[in-house]
Amino acid sequence: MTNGKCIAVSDVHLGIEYSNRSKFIDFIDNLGDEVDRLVLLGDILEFWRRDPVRVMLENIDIIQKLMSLEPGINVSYVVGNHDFHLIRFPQSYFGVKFDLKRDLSLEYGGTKYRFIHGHQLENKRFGTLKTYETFADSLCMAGDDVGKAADMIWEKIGEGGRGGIMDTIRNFFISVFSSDPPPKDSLPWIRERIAEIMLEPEELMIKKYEEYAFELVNEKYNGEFLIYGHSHKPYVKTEINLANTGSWVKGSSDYLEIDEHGVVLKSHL
Ligand SMILES: [Mn+2]
Repeated sequence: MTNGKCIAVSDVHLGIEYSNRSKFIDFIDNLGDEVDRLVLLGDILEFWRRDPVRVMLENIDIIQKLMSLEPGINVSYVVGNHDFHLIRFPQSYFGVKFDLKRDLSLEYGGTKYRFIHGHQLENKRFGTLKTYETFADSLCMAGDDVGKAADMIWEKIGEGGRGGIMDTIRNFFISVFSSDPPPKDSLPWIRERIAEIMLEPEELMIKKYEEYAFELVNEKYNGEFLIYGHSHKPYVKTEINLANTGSWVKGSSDYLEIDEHGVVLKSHL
């Protein structure tokens, strides 16, 4: 049983220009005295379209702020698909400090809360979670030269360049989506899949995520309240034990407050 107030936040995507960076700094600086736990619910840092080291260096001020919250505020970092690479460094200073996890369980007011980033809900589209995570990890390492757009990844693969990471990405699509296509014929098809995975989730997909989340809550996490992010669409539905943390991109500044009374959706003004 945990007392106090927990804040859960996800999808800040620090490292891309439409991240609401300065507001997030203000938010961290003003968490308030009642807060004793902060759950960073994935995609806090953006490694898919950027070089991870550069992103870390550019955001070192925020990382230091987050690190200095302890011991007053307990900080957990649940990795998302865009910062999945962090899970590889549990023994690093960063890893030890933030207690890196794939999921987290906490109890408030007799309710068990399960925290996942939410890319796990992609399973039904992208094969097994393990395959998806291998792919996410590869994209995290694709670096700045891959750039911002799916088209640039596509160009790299289309060139037939035998770069290790590009081969991994190409093999990922081939292994997940088809049995054994001739490489030449499969290229346009791979291009479509890349575009699909790099895009922001659409309205239709967001509904699907919610349906999958509902299934998770009734199967794997039976009896628990599931909190996830990933779709950038915040909500709280207490009646079905689901809530989404929203995002901090394109003008949003969403977060969830969890305590013994339940879950409340808020925006940082
Ligand atoms: Mn995500």
